Amino acid sequence: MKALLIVDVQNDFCPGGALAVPEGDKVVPVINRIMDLFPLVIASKDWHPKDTVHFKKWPSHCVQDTPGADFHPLLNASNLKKIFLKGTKNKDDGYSAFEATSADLAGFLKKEKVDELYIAGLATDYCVKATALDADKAGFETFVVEDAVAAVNVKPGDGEKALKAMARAGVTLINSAEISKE
Ligand code: VGL
Ligand code: ZN
Repeated sequence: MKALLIVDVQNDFCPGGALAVPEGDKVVPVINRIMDLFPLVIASKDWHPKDTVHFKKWPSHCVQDTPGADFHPLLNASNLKKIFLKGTKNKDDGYSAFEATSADLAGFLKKEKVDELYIAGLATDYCVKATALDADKAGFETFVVEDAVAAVNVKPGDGEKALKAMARAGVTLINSAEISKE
């Protein structure tokens, strides 16, 4: 069974948001298009308390229950089976969706008999990377949909470096056009 995990497609990571990923909103139509190819679609949300240590490294973003933490308005969120909240504690960066505190992602995927995990969303060089590496470590066959992710690029090239690091670790980089329904 394969599943699609949509990482952090939230207003604050999109143009106009508090920690905007350049062209972060470009992932939305791609994700909406591939969703139908998956029997199971889930998502993570960056979901910070307002006084987290995480905001010593980053501008304040995705604060719990604020509009910046909402999904991008054009993301088709109606098919999501479950949402995993991460970075929820004062001392927790929560880059990986496998660190979610609202529910246990690895346990959920195992219970749903997922063996192939496809990952899309934001941002390539932080939460997508951390999530993909954890998925691989947890034993899932892990795919990152290259045209459905976008990078913060604090330093130019960070996104490309992150993709290479994921590939080196055993993650398969795939284009959305190559995903088939089965
Ligand atoms: C993220 C930086 C800070 C991400 C979250 O979703 O990639 N990046 N918090
Ligand atoms: Zn964050």
